[in-house]
Amino acid sequence: MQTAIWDQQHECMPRQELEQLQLERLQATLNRAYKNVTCYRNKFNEQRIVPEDITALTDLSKLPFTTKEDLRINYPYGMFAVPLREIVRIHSSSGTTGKPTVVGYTKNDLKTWSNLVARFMTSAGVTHDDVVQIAFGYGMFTGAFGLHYGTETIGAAVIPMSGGNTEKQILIMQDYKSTVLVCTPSYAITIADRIEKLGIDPKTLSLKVGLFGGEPWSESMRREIESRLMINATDNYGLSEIVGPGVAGECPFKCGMHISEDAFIPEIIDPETCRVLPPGSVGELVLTTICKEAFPMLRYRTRDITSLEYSTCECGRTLVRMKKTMGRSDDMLIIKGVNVFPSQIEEVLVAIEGCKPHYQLLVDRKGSLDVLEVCIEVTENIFFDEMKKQRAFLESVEKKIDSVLGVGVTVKLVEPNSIPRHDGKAERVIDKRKF
Ligand code: DLL
Repeated sequence: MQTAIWDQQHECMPRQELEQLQLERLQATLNRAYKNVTCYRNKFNEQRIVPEDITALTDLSKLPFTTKEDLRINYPYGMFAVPLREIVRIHSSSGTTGKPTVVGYTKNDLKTWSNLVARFMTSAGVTHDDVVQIAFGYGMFTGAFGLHYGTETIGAAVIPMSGGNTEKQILIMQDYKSTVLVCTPSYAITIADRIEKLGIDPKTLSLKVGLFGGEPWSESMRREIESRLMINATDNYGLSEIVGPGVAGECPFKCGMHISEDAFIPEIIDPETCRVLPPGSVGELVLTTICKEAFPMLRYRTRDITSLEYSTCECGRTLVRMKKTMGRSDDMLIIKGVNVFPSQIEEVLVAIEGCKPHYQLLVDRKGSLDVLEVCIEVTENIFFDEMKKQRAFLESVEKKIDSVLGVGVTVKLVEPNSIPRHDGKAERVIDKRKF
């Protein structure tokens, strides 16, 4: 399989050279963060360490973690390592509770970011000949602007459609002959539903590639999107605190997302003990930025659960691959003592005809017992079906979920599009036990 590479030098660097580069960049980042960010200086001082103590990559584990809470405490600009006059862009995270976290970029940061996005777009098969329709919401969310600048860096044409307005998206797709679709995977399903409802044959569209990210999605959801939109659906990962999209993306071999290790150092930790786990272990991803000027993040706890694969990839890139995330360490539900990841439920739903992969898990406590209710968006046919048929359908779904999770659940069928989305991302879990 031929695969184009955007930045051969950094994406295919021999590991020893890469590690040397990482160490140099890490040391420079630590010096700057220590000097310019009070939060980091205080944390280092508390642990009686100075940047000079970090002389090897293995010393990284001596450094304190940074959490979303640190960013909230230092809202809005307290974590910036440069004066505000050097900032040329501000974004914030899509948090739906508490204060958002604010992130800033210098001119150089924007250049670095655009190149990182161009990398994963190229590895997904996008070239300067493409017409890229961006269906992420333009605004504080990093998704749209990240992909927008990446597209321009490659030299492809951007259609800055923004999110929502699904019929217009489809019309533009038809008229402007978009070849690449950029959105969340759940919005890709919404688009596929509408295309079907409008009686449009996906073969008549020019779409080739989908660049999907911003939320977890399963392999079965990928298969569904690929067959319904007749495209190559690819995954890319990122978070606003680290840079936005552009942290990692898939190559044509789709065996994990290559993390741009020349810009970010990944670690996997046990979310309970916070110990660094050996290569291959499943745990929480922790990222340290080593190229960012405005907003360096040291050992940022992403809360995303995944594992890292260091074996060589056939595409020629030497960069480590992260597996599809299995959920978040703070999303992992413990129901009656059983660990439940939303992705497990999604796998079941996608395989059932009439269910959409749009669902929400409501967890509550009745007396001392945990109860889990799964709200599922279903097709209109099923939603308006006669009671008896609906009841039978509901029971069969409950049974299937029970058998996979090993815990009893109650299923509620809800109308299409009734589950709230934020920045196009479906809100998967509401845990009332916390409140
Ligand atoms: O979602 C950045 C982004 C935009 C990435 C567009 C890719 C495409 P936040 O809003 O800060 O930033 O949310 C970050 O979303 O910690 C993950 O839990 C989740 N996430 C992002 N991409 C993926 C993915 C953007 N491909 C949070 N698979 C992260 C699974 C993802 N989860």
